[in-house]
Amino acid sequence: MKEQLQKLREQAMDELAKCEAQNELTEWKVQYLGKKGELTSILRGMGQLSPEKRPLVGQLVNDVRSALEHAYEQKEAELKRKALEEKLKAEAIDVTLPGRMVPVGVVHPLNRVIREIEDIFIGLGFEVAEGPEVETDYYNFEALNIPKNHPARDMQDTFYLTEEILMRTHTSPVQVRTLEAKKGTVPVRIICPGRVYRRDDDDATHSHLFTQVEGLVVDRQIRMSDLKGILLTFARQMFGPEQQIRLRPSYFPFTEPSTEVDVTCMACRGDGCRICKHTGWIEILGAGMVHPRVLEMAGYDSETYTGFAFGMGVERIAMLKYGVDDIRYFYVNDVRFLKQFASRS
Ligand code: FA5
Repeated sequence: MKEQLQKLREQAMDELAKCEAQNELTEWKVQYLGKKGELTSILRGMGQLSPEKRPLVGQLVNDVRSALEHAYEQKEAELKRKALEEKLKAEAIDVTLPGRMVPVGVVHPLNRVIREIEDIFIGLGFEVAEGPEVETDYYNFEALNIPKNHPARDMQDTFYLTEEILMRTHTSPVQVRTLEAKKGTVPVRIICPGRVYRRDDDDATHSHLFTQVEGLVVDRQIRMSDLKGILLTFARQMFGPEQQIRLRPSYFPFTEPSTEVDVTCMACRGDGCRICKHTGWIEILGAGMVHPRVLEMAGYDSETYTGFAFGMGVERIAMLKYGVDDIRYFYVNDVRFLKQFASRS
């Protein structure tokens, strides 16, 4: 019996040493230490022993059992440690590896300029308004004192959708919509950025789709000098403190008097160059005092209230600011062009 136990112990230990996974270990435990295991069957066979031998053999069986149990625990701990080590190795993260670059877009230069224009005018007490790009003939022309068959309609060649519906040719319809919404109250102080459409032939400075920012101020005692002050402040914040503006007489049916406003050419600082056609000035906007008829049509008493309005070309401003010599760059979406605006403020 003693030898049998000794053999069993050796065999169990040998096999335990060969176990490499938890399931093998479990099988081993069932085989040697389980209720139907080999040790148990030896214990059962003790009934046939003489009473003197029983305690001796019992002691031996217990010794073997505790030796096997102890070995089992050690083996189990070892396997667990190994499994953990392997898991950690497999999941190891090399924190020194450089990250994978995720391509990030940049704000389009036109949107960047619009935001800048908005910031400047918000700082001057203006609010930002919006209006539809698909507009009615009434808001785009008639309410702006441009009746049907008026020659001024030729100034802005129009994409018509139907006889009465068109793609707005400028942001000025938002003046009328704003005045109507304000129902004769003051102050009115808004800017409105947005896309406009004209049947212009595309070239380096003209696009059939471009962006304007409209401005409108209506209150008591608004004068041309207020317009000039606001535009000079804007030009200096946009282009730098040395900037000058020049007002040239012009004509718009919805303003009287009307003016076109030039800023000092950024490329030559006013000395004259190819970009400014050797004048030292570049036109960026049209403006004027709101025509009394426009005020009256929108429900404002033109005896009590006056106002000024302006409409600037965002692409022209962006071209001046960033030295872009062709307006079409803003619309072809060439990443090489757009990327250049990644780090500019
Ligand atoms: C107008 O559109 C008037 N609504 C502006 C205005 C508003 C006058 C309020 C008075 C009161 P004009 O057609 O000149 O005006 O256009 C204004 C600006 O838009 C121009 O100074 C120019 O900077 C820009 N612009 C005009 N046509 C184009 C074009 N085809 N491509 C790019 N920019 C253009």
